[in-house]
Amino acid sequence: MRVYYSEHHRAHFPQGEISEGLMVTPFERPSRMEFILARLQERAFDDIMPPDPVDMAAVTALCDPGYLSFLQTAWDEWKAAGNAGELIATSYPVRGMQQSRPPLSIDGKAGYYCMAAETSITQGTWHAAQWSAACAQSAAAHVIGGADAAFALCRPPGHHAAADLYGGYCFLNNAALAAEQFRSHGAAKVAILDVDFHHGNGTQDIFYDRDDVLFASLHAAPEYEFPYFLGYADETGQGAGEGGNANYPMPPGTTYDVWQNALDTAIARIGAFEAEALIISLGVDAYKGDPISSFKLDSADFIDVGRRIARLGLPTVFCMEGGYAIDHVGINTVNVLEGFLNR
Ligand code: SP5
Ligand code: ZN
Repeated sequence: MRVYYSEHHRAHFPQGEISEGLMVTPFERPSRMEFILARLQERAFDDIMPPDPVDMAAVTALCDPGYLSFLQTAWDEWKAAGNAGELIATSYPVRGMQQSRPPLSIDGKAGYYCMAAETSITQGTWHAAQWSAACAQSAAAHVIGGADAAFALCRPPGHHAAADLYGGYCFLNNAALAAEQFRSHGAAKVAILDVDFHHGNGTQDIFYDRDDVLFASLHAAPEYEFPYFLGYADETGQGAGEGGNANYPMPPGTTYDVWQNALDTAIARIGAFEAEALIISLGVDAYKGDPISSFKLDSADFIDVGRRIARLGLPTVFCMEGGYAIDHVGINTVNVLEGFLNR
């Protein structure tokens, strides 16, 4: 399976993440990629290529123009305003406030476009986000060109990013870009299966009113876990997209015996949808040792996840999302890919 990976992710490495009331080194850090690459090489995934540069036309087609211009200039505006540290949004347009008037000040704009304060913006954030999207685009192009599957080793991740929102470590929705690419190259229907521990709120939002892209997500119940405000089972889509969104929330502490049943249900749902291509939002933070998550999957379970996904028999693009137990992120990620290949 070909892997697309860009060293440019290193340009995004905030020093700080707000966690548990402290400023800590971000869980979503560059070394995650080193552990995944090392494991890929150990397991003879030797077809690892840099992506082509990002297709900005596709990003522009997906995203809000104000949001994209914010991402492009946010760091410069933040520095020009005399701020010493990294850009962290602190004020948000919540209940009772205006949600359709982006402010002019950088502090205001950041809050307007942000959905969670743990995500800092730095000098290289926009650069890295574009190369991450490029990995998804090149992987999609490879599969559109006839390959059975490809792995986009995206960093930063994407599934919390909507058309006009960043947060949850995400800036551009890589999986959504891959899905849209299949659509514009003739696939009538595409499915996105999100196995990250956290609900893919950005992906859900992007496709919520559409009948051509099914979004199915297995995740921790929003009553208990991030992103808290989306991901309930009764969110089934709207308008033409009614029935095109499938959430499988599970309580903290969920083990693989329960999780695998949800996976089979989601897979059956995707099979019935008759998608022509499959995008996997591949987070491995459902792992029992993950420092910010609360599911209990073992490393070996991830092999079975890949095996079950392969039963769909669809052209498949894997997009890297979360996974923060850095000593196991490589093993868990590559286990999914090996389970898929050894179906
Ligand atoms: C892509 C992805 O996996 N993003 C996840 C972003 C999660 N951000 C906030 C999580 C807060 C969890 N706090 C848990 C503290 C455990 N002691
Ligand atoms: Zn996650």
